[in-house]
Amino acid sequence: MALLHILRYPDPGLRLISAPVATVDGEVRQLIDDMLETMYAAPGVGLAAPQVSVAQRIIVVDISPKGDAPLCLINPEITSLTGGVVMEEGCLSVPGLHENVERAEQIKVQALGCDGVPFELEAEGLLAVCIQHEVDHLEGKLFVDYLSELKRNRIQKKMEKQRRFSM
Ligand code: GNR
Ligand code: NI
Repeated sequence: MALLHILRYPDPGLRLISAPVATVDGEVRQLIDDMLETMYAAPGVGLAAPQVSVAQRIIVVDISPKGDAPLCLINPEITSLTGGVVMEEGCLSVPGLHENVERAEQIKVQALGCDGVPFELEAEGLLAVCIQHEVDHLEGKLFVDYLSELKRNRIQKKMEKQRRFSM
């Protein structure tokens, strides 16, 4: 087990398009273990592999209050998006920022589990929002992209400033 370093906006690594996982082997399972440990330590309710500098289509999620219901989705494909909901989102790669984003309220998603076996999941509410947020990471997309350009530029300047002071 290991804690992984989480990239921070505007790191260009967060803009990469992640590649599908070809085989779910021991290396992938080790990465998933480390991602879960990193997500729980942060703490966060989700984490996508590109946030820890691995441009592969792997996400982990756990929205349970006790943090005892880990979900892992490899090569996730959202097959249905319905309804709409506005939720306040945060991102471990954009620390300190919480903003309202509108997303689908219900989704269906197909993926491989950490055992490599395909499954389908129907999700709504926070889980649906969280999965959409993580799948966006696999496309190099961040929740700040849904905000106005003015707001996003302000955030980017603030984060660059924080980075300079922490170096
Ligand atoms: O910890 C997280 N909380 C959160 C809250 C609302 C919507 C999405 C999220 S995901 C975020 C962790 C993260 O950055 N995942 O990529
Ligand atoms: Ni995020």
